[in-house]
Amino acid sequence: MKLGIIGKPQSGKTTVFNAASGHQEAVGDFSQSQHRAVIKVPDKRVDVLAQLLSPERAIYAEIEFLDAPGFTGKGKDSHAPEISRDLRLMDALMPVIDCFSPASSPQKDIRDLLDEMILADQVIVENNIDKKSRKIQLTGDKAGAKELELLEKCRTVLDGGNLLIDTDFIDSERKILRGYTFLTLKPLLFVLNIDENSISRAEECKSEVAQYLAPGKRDVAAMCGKIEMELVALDCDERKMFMDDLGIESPAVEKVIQKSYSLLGVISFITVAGPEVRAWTIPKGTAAQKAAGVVHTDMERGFIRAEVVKFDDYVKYETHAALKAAGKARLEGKEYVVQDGDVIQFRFNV
Ligand SMILES: Nc1nc2c(ncn2[C@@H]2O[C@H](COP(=O)(O)OP(=O)(O)OP(=O)(O)O)[C@@H](O)[C@H]2O)c(=O)[nH]1
Ligand SMILES: [Mg+2]
Repeated sequence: MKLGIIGKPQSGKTTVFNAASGHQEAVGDFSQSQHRAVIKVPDKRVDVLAQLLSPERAIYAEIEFLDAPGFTGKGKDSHAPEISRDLRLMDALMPVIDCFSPASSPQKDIRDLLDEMILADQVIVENNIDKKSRKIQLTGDKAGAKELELLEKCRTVLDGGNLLIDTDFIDSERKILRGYTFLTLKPLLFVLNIDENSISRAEECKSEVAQYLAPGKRDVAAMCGKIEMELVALDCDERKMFMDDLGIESPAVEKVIQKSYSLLGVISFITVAGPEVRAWTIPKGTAAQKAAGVVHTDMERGFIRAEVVKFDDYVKYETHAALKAAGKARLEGKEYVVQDGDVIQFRFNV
């Protein structure tokens, strides 16, 4: 999963990036630098299975964070922002909103940021409408005409100041749109970067931006980036102590991960194979055979069955033999819908 951190200059993007990744990139230097980090997704289930089974390796799911500059904070008045190509490849975006500085105006900043995202997509739409129309005139390309119609639909949405993610598209349209990597088609996790003295007011801050939220498409997390960045540098015990003192329930990075999983509609399953316990991320609703393909294309191609154990049963019975004896290792076919936390061994033949 790839998450792109965006926001107006000096909104705390790099601070939040450091808090999420444990990196220690320079903040407050107006450098607008881009940073990238891959983190392991903390997963108690992998921890527990690794302890039970003592494999050679325990491999966690990963999330990539991109601290991406390019937005001006000027909204409609800005020229098209300089969007890095990397940012367009992210699965979801995390707009960091300044709620800490005395002159902050979160509602305006959110609107401006959305307007800049719209602007960036409008440029792509316009360019492609131009190119497509010329090609259709020259060649009479039928498939191209359909795509042109879709792009015109997008133009109407964007010109109306709306995000593509709020528009209904049918599957075949979505498939075409994927190639354009539109920013406004990505789910958004707003990060309200609140002042160290406002931590207790986090809920209140969240409700102030509620109008910008839409279920399944946008969510919001409030955190004090500055403190969170300091917290990740501490060891576990110290961190726990400080968090209790400050009234922080869970580290920002955990909140961000949990919210982005649900925003993107993904879950994880775990494989136990020889020397390795490993977590994998898949879209909710994925069938067993397709899930096997995430591990290895051969497993999907030669899929026979999936042996599925519920994680809690693994903890209770501990060994594979005991699980089998208790009838807790079920054999499932290719249509079985994988559930979050399933421990799976794929049987395949190629
Ligand atoms: N008080 C307070 N200051 C913060 C917080 N988060 C960030 N800052 C300060 O805001 C300034 C900008 O932070 P950065 O993380 O560099 O912001 P940025 O968005 O990456 O900035 P550019 O990349 O230059 O656009 C720094 O001086 C930070 O210390 C916060 O939660 N509370
Ligand atoms: Mg920065």
